[in-house]
Amino acid sequence: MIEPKHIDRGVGPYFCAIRSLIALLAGALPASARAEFAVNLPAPASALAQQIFDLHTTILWVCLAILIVVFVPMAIALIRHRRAAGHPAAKFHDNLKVEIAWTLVPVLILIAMAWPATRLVASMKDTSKSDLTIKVTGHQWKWEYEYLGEDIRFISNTSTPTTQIDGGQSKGEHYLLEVDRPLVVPAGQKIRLVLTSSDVIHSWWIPAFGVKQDAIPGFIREAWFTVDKTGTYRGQCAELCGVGHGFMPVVVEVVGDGEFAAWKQQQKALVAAATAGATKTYALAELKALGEKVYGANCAACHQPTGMGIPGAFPALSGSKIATGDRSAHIDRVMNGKANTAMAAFGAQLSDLDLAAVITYERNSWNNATGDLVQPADIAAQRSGSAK
Ligand code: HEC
Ligand SMILES: [Cu+2]
Repeated sequence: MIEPKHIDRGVGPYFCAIRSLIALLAGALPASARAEFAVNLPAPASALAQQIFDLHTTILWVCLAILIVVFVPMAIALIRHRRAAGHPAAKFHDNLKVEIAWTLVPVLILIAMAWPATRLVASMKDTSKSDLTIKVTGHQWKWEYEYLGEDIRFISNTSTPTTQIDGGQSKGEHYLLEVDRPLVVPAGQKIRLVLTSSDVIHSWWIPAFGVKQDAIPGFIREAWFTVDKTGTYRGQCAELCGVGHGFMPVVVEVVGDGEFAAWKQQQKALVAAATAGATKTYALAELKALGEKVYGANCAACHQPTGMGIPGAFPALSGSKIATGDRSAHIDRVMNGKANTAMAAFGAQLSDLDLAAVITYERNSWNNATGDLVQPADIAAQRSGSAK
């Protein structure tokens, strides 16, 4: 179900008009109450966003000036020369000079506005001379980040607890704008993003950066930003991409150079640990504990924490023939997904250990008690088998 609060975006001019009206009415309120009705773009954090902000403001003033220049004389003429005041109608048609003037002046104004706008759009697309390139892949419903040339790749899932989403608990400060693993980038450097998608069109959006770029399956799109001020910046997917659309936030952590280097070291250590872990043999309890986390972050949105799924949309895993049947068929379904259904292939997103853990968890949770263990080595074996 789409709740009304999610349909704010994309209603366009109608919504803007209502919002402006609210802002006008809010003018009558005390300042403290008025602060909530901010009707401007968010404070720009990148140089690009600052230029967008300034251009937007300039054009807004131009529009206001045109409004005054057109409507004030018109109102005066209508009132002064009204018939009720006994004014006789003028009898003329065609005035070449006036017609040329009222064609030429708007054309010149339009060109004067299009010139800086076009230059700015061109610079938004200019990703040359970047310091760091990150590949961003949209998935239903999470973002994947890969630091090109750095062996760092991870999935960023929303970390808002389902209890807040269900209304069982009051909403936190960053409700649906928080993730388990944010994108981390160094301050002051030009970050180039190359964006794509594995399923449907998503859109990577951080308002304060002035970046909103569609991620389109089968295509690579580019965007860039440079942010000088360290801090946490938030946004979300801005292209309606299915039932989980409201649950794929974007969080970027802008840090100093030293902190970024330390973070990179830490990520590499994680990768090394995962590689070492891939050859280890684990106990059931270990796999289940890790599997529960992997399940919570990647599977519970559809199959539900209870393993009961959503009847008619997502099958229950508790009691499922696949999750309690043949082990390699189960591994295959999770690793390769099922074509033309919402069940995606997790083989590329999850490590051998994560896959082994989540599959073991599914085979030994809820009403499932197969007692089976799936080890990372089993996943690796099936991967090389299916690669043939
Ligand atoms: C976007 C929603 C979605 C997510 C996320 C998802 N699944 Fe599924 N899953 C499905 C759907 C839909 C099916 C049924 C496909 C079909 O028509 O057979 C399915 C089927 C399955 C099945 C087969 C169940 C059966 O009895 O047919 C297993 C096992 C499974 N998923 C495991 C997982 C695991 C493990 C994860 C997390 C790593 C996961 N799924 C994440 C939607 C999802
Ligand atoms: Cu999306």
